[in-house]
Amino acid sequence: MKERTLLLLKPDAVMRGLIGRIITRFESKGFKIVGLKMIHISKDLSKDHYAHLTAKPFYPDLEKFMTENPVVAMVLEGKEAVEVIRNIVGPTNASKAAGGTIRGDFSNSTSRNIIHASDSKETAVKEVARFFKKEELHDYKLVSESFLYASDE
Ligand code: IDP
Ligand code: MG
Repeated sequence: MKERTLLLLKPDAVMRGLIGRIITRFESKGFKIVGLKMIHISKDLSKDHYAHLTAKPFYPDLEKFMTENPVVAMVLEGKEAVEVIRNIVGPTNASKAAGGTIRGDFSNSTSRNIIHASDSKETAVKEVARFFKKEELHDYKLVSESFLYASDE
């Protein structure tokens, strides 16, 4: 099933010059970039996005980290995008992330773990709408589409 999901290349990815290498992985897998922009996250946006974590002791550090430098926000589309992309990203604690995952290859930290990806289809719908206006999302066909999937996929 074709899905859309939200990704954030966090400030550590931006500051470390990893944007291109990370985006390349998703393009190589066949995902289509339907939205892409560099933004500065406000404290309010951080509190909305991390509403499930605002009571945690590490939240103040997380908010400072996420709002101090820009992020690259991106919407990717493709088959089972939410689950497949979470697997490519790896678990929250990058020290436990397998090699080959983005967190496993680029980080060894729980808090500076490079990238955010929506964790369920329901969350993805909300997060895409939180970060992107309708007119910032683009419908187009990749020329590679007929080679990426069989006609029944
Ligand atoms: P996720 O990013 O893998 O979905 P969440 O539990 O939703 O993980 O947490 C969101 C972000 O909050 C993490 O990616 C990480 O940056 C930060 N975080 C989560 N748990 C901890 C922790 O125990 N210590 C420090 N930072 C954490
Ligand atoms: Mg999460």
